[in-house]
Amino acid sequence: MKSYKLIIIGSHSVGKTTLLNAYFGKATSVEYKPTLGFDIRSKLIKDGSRSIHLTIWDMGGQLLFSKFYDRLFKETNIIFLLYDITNPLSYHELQTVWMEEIKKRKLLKVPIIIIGNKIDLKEKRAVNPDEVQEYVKKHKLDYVETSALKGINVTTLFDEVINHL
Ligand SMILES: Nc1nc2c(ncn2[C@@H]2O[C@H](COP(=O)(O)OP(=O)(O)OP(=O)(O)O)[C@@H](O)[C@H]2O)c(=O)[nH]1
Ligand SMILES: [Mg+2]
Repeated sequence: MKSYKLIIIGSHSVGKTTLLNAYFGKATSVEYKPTLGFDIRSKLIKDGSRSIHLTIWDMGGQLLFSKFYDRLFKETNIIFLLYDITNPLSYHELQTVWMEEIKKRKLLKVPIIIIGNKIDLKEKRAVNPDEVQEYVKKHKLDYVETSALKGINVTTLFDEVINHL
């Protein structure tokens, strides 16, 4: 059986924990409980005749915890990098903090999926999607939009990633 490590990163309150709760079929909540440090969850996935062991690291977005990054980024196979479509700062930090961290650690060869979350709040969208499309194209990244809270695109996102493993 193959094991893979997926890390979920991005600035605080973009919806990382909610996305994971949605994937694990846990009730999602509108109440915000910041992740302190990181949470590790694992899942055994049966895909046809093969079994995959996926370990998912959900990190707290507070930069305060950056001392944990070494462990977090170590030997990662997939990166989900989230921003909140209603929060320009979270998109700014995606480029200036998170992508820089990825580059610094020479992880650009790892599949990186940029996730624009909170599309249930489309009318409050504050980040230009064309700009994001241009950015992901330039850096050869994948791009998906989700609503972790409403469960939109969550299963498809994980299924597609697993299919490509
Ligand atoms: N409307 C809406 N709210 C969301 C969505 N995803 C998350 N939220 C809300 O955003 C807040 C933060 O969500 P979390 O999942 O805790 O965010 P996080 O990225 O894990 O935050 P940290 O652990 O602090 O890094 C919560 O109040 C969630 O209910 C979404 O898709 N739509
Ligand atoms: Mg969290």
